[in-house]
Amino acid sequence: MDHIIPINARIFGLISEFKIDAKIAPVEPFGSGHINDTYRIINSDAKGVDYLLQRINHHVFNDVPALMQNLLNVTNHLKQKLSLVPGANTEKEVLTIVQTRQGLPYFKDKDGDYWRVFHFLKDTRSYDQVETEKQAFEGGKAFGRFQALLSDLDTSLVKDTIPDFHNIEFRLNKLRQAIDANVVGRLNKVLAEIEFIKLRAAKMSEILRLGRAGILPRRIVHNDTKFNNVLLDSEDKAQCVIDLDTVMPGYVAYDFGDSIRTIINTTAEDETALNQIGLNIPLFEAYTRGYFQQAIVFLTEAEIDSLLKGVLLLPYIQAVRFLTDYLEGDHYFKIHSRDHNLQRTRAQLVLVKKLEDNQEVLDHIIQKTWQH
Ligand code: ADP
Ligand code: GN1
Ligand code: MG
Repeated sequence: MDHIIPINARIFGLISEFKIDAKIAPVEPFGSGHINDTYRIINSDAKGVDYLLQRINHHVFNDVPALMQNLLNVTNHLKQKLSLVPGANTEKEVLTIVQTRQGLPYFKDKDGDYWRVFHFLKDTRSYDQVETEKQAFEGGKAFGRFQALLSDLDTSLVKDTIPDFHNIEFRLNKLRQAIDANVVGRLNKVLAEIEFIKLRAAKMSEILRLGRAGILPRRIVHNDTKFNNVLLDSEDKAQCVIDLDTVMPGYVAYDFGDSIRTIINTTAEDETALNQIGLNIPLFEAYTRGYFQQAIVFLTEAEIDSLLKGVLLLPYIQAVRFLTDYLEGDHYFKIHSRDHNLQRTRAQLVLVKKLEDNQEVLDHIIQKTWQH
């Protein structure tokens, strides 16, 4: 699938479909997400509002009207809750969706592509890799607060945008199908990875089993808490949780695990030098402290015990998804080189191994931080 489109007059045409009254300077591609195409729209008036235009990947999100209704319901709820908090700023701390001139939260163009616009949050940054304990702590606070604020949202207002998103049994089935089909003939390159995955498959269903048994509550969670989905301000204080496309019912351990997957890794998600991949334990400790500071008010004991399972599951499920995409010929995640999805798979599996070897240390930190 071609995710990249040229920046041209088409984009200026698109912007005119939205309720934007600003003189627009040139448009720049923005961010490093794997799914949507993002452009920063700079206002020629430096004091005016800048915008963020996104082409929504409708191969990934196939019901865009339902997706955007979720986003409206979630952002309205967050704004309403924050408006009651002294000192909170609902414009800066929650995404603001710009409507089209027809009053819709998205625009469908003549090629069938879907577009949306947000207010651009100025003087913020997202980090693909965390650099300091302060950033990790603030990220933990941001995602903990996000879950806390959504804990009373009526679940019927949030539809499943991608059913079975973090269902490991479903993901492993998809991998099995990709192995059997071997459509692009890559199977013989990934036998060691498949063996590694198979050996751990049964254990990785634990969260699902606890959920089915009613031991873990299903809550509205973010489901894509990699660290570049939180914006920090110019002083690295948490400002806004973004990328709300996968906000839907799930388990808190999924969010905790996906954040940790991207924070604790001393290298990038797709590191090729596998022997460089290590764990940054102080960043783990800092994120856990920030997260508990906000989430302790609603977490159950069973949920706290499930967090470490999420830490092991999320890099594992991510590897399963990258490997499936590799075997299917790279049509889900954006790739930047031919074997990119294989590289990502390998790096995530090394991370799983490191996390397994350090489980006791991580568990001790979770328990100690909670008791504090
Ligand atoms: P993707 O689904 O492709 O990851 P995101 O919604 O996460 O798309 O956006 C991609 C990047 O754009 C983010 O990582 C962040 O750096 C930046 N970004 C997204 N929304 C905003 C916003 N409202 N203001 C400023 N930057 C933003
Ligand atoms: C995608 O959109 P982005 O880049 O924040 C993916 C996540 C993966 C992540 C891996 C909708 O997130 O599930 O964890 O890549 N999003 C979707 O980096 O599939
Ligand atoms: Mg993102």
